[in-house]
Amino acid sequence: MKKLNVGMIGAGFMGKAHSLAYAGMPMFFWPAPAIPHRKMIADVTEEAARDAAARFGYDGYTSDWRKVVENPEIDIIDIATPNDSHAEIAIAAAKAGKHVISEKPLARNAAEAKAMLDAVKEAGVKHMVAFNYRRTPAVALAKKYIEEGAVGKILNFRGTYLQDWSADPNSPLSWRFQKSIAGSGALGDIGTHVIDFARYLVGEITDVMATTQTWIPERPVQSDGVDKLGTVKASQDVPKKPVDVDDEFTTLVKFENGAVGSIEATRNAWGRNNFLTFEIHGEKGSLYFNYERRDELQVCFADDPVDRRGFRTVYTGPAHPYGEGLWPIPALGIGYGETKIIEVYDFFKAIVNDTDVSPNFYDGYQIAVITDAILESAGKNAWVKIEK
Ligand code: NAI
Ligand code: SOE
Repeated sequence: MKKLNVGMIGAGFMGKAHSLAYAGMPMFFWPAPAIPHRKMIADVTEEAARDAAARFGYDGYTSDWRKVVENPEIDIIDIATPNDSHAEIAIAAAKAGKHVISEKPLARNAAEAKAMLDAVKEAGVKHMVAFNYRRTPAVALAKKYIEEGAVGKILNFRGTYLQDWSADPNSPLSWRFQKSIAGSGALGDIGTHVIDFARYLVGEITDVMATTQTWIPERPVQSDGVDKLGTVKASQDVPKKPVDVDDEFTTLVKFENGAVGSIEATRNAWGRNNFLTFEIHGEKGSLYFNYERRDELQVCFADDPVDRRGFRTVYTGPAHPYGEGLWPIPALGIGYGETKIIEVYDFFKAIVNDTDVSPNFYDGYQIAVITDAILESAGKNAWVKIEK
């Protein structure tokens, strides 16, 4: 069976999640399109790279990502670093003829994302942006129902991503709170997952009218580069620096196909953890999904008998998208890891079969255009049209 060598850049949270996905993919999906081989991992911190090579199963490690990109044996570059390095690494990887998968958001802004898109197009390599939540089987099932016309013409999309890991002002100023590294705050970090849902399930967004807030204007400075996601709090004597990104945003949206809706995200919603939801109202029914209950898709069909009509729960399993490879009984439990395994599976299929895959760098770029427009709208307090 064909083997594809992976070079991983970044050994933090996503370095781990993606490595697990490469190891797990052939265990779930067999025959696998190709066997992932974990060849080399890079992290700016040499110790982190060395530990990760041992823990995550790579042949070698380095503290210089360029050594991975230049390695002729490597087929795929996987970018799992903070957002400020995605563009530089992806462009170098494309120039070296490697297929590229990058974590989201694709870049800090639309200009960077466009340069990445141009580079992969010019090189003719496969490209993917890691909006993995759309690969939750219940989300893919919603897409199937929509395509089959089960809910009719879509009228409204309401999406949220609510978290509380940084609601405590003593959660440090990690890279996620610095515009120069992250690009934007809750908007780029978690709001973009909802924008991906909206585009995937409903269609292109044409107009936004937004507001943003920064609830905690300064935070204690963090001493190292890894974001511990609020699990390690700073002590009182640590100096503080300003936060220059949003903690929260809300936007109204209009879609090309006439649907309307709203998207919001916040990191200040006490009690909400990974509350990534959508509710879709169509002329013939409604769909509701909440990632905190990710085995379930709530459905209501208007043509059900009136005395039985109401939301009911479909638990995803073998009868549903990706069911052929996942667990054999509905509701055994889809995890975060499975969404990443499916992502890698689809990416490998695209490489081996020479087909397109989405979300790709075009989608990542379009989401960056929408992200920029949301910031512009909030700044101007006015509707902003999305450039195509
Ligand atoms: P993290 O803070 O846990 O880890 C980042 C790692 O990258 C650190 O070990 C750091 O030393 C390393 N690094 C930084 N610059 C580097 C460079 N130039 N070369 C090599 N290594 C470098 O960050 P996390 O959470 O893994 O986030 C990474 C990316 O993944 C971000 O773009 C983030 O938005 C995205 N992400 C996506 C998620 C999803 O659900 N799809 C979940 C979490 C993060
Ligand atoms: C932190 O908000 C974070 O890790 C995001 O960066 C991810 O994209 C999201 O999936 C989980 O939360």
